[in-house]
Amino acid sequence: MRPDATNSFDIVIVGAGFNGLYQLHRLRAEGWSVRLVEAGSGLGGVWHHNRYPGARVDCHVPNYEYSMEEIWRDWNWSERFPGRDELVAYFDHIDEVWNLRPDIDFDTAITSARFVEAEHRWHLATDDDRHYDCRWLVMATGFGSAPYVPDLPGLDRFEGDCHHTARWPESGVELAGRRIGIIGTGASGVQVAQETAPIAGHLTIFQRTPVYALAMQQRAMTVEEQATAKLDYPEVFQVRNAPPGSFADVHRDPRKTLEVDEAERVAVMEDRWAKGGFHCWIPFSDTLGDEAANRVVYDFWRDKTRARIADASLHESLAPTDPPYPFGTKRPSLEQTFYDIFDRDNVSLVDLKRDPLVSITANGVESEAGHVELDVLVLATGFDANTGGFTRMDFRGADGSTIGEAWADGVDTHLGVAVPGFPNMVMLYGPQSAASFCNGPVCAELQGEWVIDLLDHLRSNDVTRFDSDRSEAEDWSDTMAMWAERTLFGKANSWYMGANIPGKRRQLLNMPSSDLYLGALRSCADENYRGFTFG
Ligand code: N01
Repeated sequence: MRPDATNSFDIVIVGAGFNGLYQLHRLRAEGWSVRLVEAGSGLGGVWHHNRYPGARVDCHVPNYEYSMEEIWRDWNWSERFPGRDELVAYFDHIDEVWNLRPDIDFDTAITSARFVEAEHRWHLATDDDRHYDCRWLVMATGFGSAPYVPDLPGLDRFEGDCHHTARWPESGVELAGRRIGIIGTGASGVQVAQETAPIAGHLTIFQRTPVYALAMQQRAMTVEEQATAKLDYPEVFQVRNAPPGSFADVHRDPRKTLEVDEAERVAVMEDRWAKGGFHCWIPFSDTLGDEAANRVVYDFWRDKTRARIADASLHESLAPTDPPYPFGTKRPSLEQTFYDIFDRDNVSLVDLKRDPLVSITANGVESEAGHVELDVLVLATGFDANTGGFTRMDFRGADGSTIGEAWADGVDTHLGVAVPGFPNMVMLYGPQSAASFCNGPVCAELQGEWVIDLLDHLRSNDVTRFDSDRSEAEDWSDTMAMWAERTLFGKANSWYMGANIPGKRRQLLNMPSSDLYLGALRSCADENYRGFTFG
């Protein structure tokens, strides 16, 4: 694999989402020669690829955007939880302000990455046989870049339109009046379901595990109200980016659930429900740590949800009496009309726990409840989250072994940014970081600045190679395991635990506290980058 002379850079960034774009903007300003490569044809990372009907962000304005005034000054959102097309337009606005496109190669999927020890450089190859080389490799591929298609019997026999939500065709799919089936009821499945129910001939939702979807409380936003709010944006973003981090205005009640008397407890939860979105995720300090406390919140959610579903025969499937997994230990989905659509004559639910899937057929889905004929099959089956973006690539470190081999017995990283044996490479929003417990743009700025400081440190000390200690990485994995033990996350088969992918090692892959995570990064840097070796 020989790099093209014109594709030789100090730094190559992979991925044009919030993290990659922030790096490009800042590293260019710091005088590095830098190129960003992106597999898609546009900006936005997951927002470019997830163009399925109904795709929308689950963080309310202004939490899910960059904090720099030059970006927010002239930008207004039309809704409190913006839709995918508006987010893509926001990325184009970022480009207009920062002029990023000249330094980005679109439609460039990296298929192979090798560290060449003799040069202390990475050599990268693309799917169309182009080559890059760089001293430092910044992987900003995020946690959800590898769609997961389960090995469903007969899937290849289906003759209708079949698409994974994260690979929805750019030209769209004809849905009106057609018989649509959705497999999967995570955030993607919920959004497709509520969007397609009003237009489908018939919609069948195949659910394996009930989602605990929270009320979004969506509303339109005016330019005038945002002009007033922007007067406070400098302080708002300061609060958002400071510990505990991630949201300017979502904070858990510091009390323990059962220490609060029942009437007040209900009032706290009602207030959060009315505010909507992630206000309802972790109402009290012990919601995710104590089973009895967690059950109180589950019961509140269950009763709220059942009140929305007129057909009581669906209650046990959609909002069971007892929780199949603790509340909040899978990433909550936000819904607008998801629980209302089951009142429609053209919507049915197949509960795959009760009536398991038998096979996909040429014209539908066969379960133990019978055969459902379909024109369109939507696979809302999620991602090989956190690690899939690395392991699906031929990604080889200093001794020539792949990252998949290095992680065969479980993921070990140094603080979620470096992998022992994979020198000169940093990960942003990667496995064992706070990804998904820290908003994308927040993490892009905070973890991103830490990486920029590390790269400056390397440059000012004439370092050409860094690696990370295996023992430090094992310590970090022990810390992650302790968090799985100390919280209820280990009790759910979630993608946080790697448990949505058959055969993947079960371990907590995201640090459930952005505050503690960023603190660990800071103390590593303060101790002269403890756990890194420089040469
Ligand atoms: O994926 P998921 P997603 N047979 O893994 C089911 C972000 N996101 O794409 O729970 C039958 O959550 C699986 O069932 P089970 C967000 O962080 C954000 O929806 O494993 N069903 C589950 O119901 C989110 O958490 C937004 O039993 C099968 C579903 O498929 C993350 O992306 C929007 C199956 C997968 O749910 C992933 O969400 C969308 C099988 N063999 C996504 N295999 C926003 O709102 C899997 N399933 C910002």
